[in-house]
Amino acid sequence: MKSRQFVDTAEALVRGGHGGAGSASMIHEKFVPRGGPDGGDGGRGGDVVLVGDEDVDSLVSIFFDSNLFAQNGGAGGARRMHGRNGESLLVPVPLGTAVSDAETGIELGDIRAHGQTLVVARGGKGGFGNLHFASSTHRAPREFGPGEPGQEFRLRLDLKMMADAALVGFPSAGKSSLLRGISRAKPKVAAYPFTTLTPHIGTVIYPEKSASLRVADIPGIIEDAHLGVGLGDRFLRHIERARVMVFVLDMAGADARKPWDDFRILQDELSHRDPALLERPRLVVANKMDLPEAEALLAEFRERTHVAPIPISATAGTGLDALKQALYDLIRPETHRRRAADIAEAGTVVARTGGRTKIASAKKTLREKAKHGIVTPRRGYSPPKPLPSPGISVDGDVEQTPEISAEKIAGATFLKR
Ligand SMILES: Nc1nc2c(ncn2[C@@H]2O[C@H](COP(=O)(O)OP(=O)(O)OP(=O)(O)O)[C@@H](O)[C@H]2O)c(=O)[nH]1
Ligand SMILES: [Mg+2]
Repeated sequence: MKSRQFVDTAEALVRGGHGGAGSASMIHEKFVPRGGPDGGDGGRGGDVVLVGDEDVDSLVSIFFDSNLFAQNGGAGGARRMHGRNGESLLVPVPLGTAVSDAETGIELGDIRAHGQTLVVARGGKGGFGNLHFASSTHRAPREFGPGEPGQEFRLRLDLKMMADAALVGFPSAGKSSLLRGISRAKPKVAAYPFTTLTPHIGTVIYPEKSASLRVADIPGIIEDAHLGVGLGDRFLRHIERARVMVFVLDMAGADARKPWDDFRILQDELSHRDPALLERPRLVVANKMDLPEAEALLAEFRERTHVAPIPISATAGTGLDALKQALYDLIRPETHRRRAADIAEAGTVVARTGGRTKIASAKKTLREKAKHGIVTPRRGYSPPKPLPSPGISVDGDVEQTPEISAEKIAGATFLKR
């Protein structure tokens, strides 16, 4: 099932639409000898726009379809007809997607909030129709603008998982069993270490509150993971953005391990990654309480650490409601504050004026989501340079094109008789 695959980095070729060519049409009408130019301008090329979407879990769709091209602008036509503007391409990405230029590594922005948008490639301007090139001495211009190319470059997307909570624990502590117990995610569960090889996110639903939280199950951590032991600590980057750490301990003490040792080692490994991770709000969960050894070990754990874990059995389902409630109480107020702060930080919201948008590989609701407006990239963003403009294509031997203002064109005399 490809669609279920978790993909946390992807590269894509993005290209704004090419501006449409201007028209070189001449008026051909009965009783209008030497009618003069009437070629309209080409339409703008569409933009490529990333949109944060909380229903999207991974970059898998971009991984499999990595050419993100917006529509080209239409050519201008006779009778001053303006070319159709190209439709923008909206690309839904998961929250927590860091966007950069694949070649230079320059960061372009971060998608963090639902509905947040980031224009990654602008469409080119449409070319002028021959009407723009007319002057009193140059009445039958045949030149027209070809339209500018859209911006084009390789984009890199990195998903730093934006789960609300991350499950941190030794292999076989029961993290995946727990995620299965509280969400509809179905990570594999088995009695050998390192069953889970890639991160999974599950959505924990609170129907009575019409709310949900996202919980990440990452591969197990063991002592010296920061030195590359086991699967190493490369998955820890996925928890860097999780608001809450949930330590999952095997309270039955498999393999003669002691839960308080596990707890200490896990904290050491986190602090090797980033000491600030230990300052995050946390829950400690005592799993496998259905096994006979667990009670005594739990009592000793409390005594030694002065921490009172939430007792559960992931497989028997006991204690899961209390755990869900504790998670909710810890995260929910945080989440609201964070979303507001993210949106404020993400940039100035510029109202989108006109222009239809095309929904590609997205659900219809994205049209709604896109109404949140276009967020301009944050400061320091220097958009990749477009290809050098080919300039104005010249048909025959004509004078240099003067700069022409819109008013001047509108007042072009020979079209007004
Ligand atoms: N008795 C009992 N067994 C459990 C409980 N939770 C998990 N297990 C068992 O422990 C084993 C490991 O469970 P997983 O959920 O795969 O553990 P994990 O932490 O995801 O392990 P990794 O993916 O390898 O890091 C499986 O055989 C589970 O059936 C529990 O509450 N009670
Ligand atoms: Mg697992």
